[in-house]
This record gives sequence, C-alpha cells and structure tokens, in this order.
Amino acid sequence: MKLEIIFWRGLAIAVASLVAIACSQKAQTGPEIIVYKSPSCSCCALWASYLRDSGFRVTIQAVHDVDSMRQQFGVPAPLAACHTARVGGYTIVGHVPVADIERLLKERPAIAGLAVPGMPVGSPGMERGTVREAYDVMTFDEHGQASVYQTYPGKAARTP
Ligand SMILES: [Cu+2]
Repeated sequence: MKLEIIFWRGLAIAVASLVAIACSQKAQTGPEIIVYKSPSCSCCALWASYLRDSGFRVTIQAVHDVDSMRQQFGVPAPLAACHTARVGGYTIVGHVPVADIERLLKERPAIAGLAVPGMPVGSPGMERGTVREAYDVMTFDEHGQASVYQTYPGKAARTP
C-alpha cells in the first residue's frame, strides 16, 4: 500500500517535471547565448536564468580562468565583471539587462560588446529587494575604447 503511494507520487513528479521542461524549452526561441562562468558563481547563474526566462537559448560553459577568458575576448580590464557571454558576434560582460542586449542585436553597432562593470546591486541577477545602485551599461570596441550605452538611475529601498 505504502509502496504504491510512493510509486504514484514519483510518477506524478516525473510527469510534472517533463511538462515543465517541455514548456520551458518551447518558450526559448530567442537568440543563442553562451555564458562563460566559474562553476561557483551563483550571481552568474542567476543572470543566466534571467536570460532564459526572457527567451534566450542559454548554454553555460564552465571556465576556471575567467580572466584569460576576458582577455581572449578583448574586454578592457576596467570593465571586468563576473561572467562573460557571447551572443550574435558580440561579447557581453557582467549583469547586462536584456533590453540592452536586444537593442544591440537589433541595431548591430560597430562595437565589440557591452559591459556592466563590477556587480552593481539591483542589476539583473544582483537583486537585493527594491534597492538599486546607479549603474551604466558600457560599450567597448576592439581598441579598448569605452562609452556609455545606457544609464540606470539608483533606487532607494521602499520604506514600509
Ligand atoms: Cu555577478
């Protein structure tokens, strides 16, 4: 009797997870993006699942030397952040919002990529309640020249 219950419960969970997998795959018709991250980086994983939730087809590539990865893609040192990604021929560094990646892929400017240097609180994957540090999304080119692409103003915590 007990075993039977366990069996049916197990079956129900299996079916539910299969449905969940099928649904989540169906939603992913957006751009393909490869995220290079250290296996231990949890905010990188949160950013990757944020991309997935936005319809991106995400592949995570574990790297142990993120610094040499950044050098390989020509990311200027001051723009460094936790993870580096590649989408549509561009390099994306750090917690860049989806809106900016989508604009990049639509307008296709002659730059190497976008970066959110450091790990500002309140950027995608770095949520801490309603607080947001002011931060800029930067562009950079192959000569290491950087400029501001988008500015996100800071937001204070909502007081109860
Ligand atoms: Cu991070």
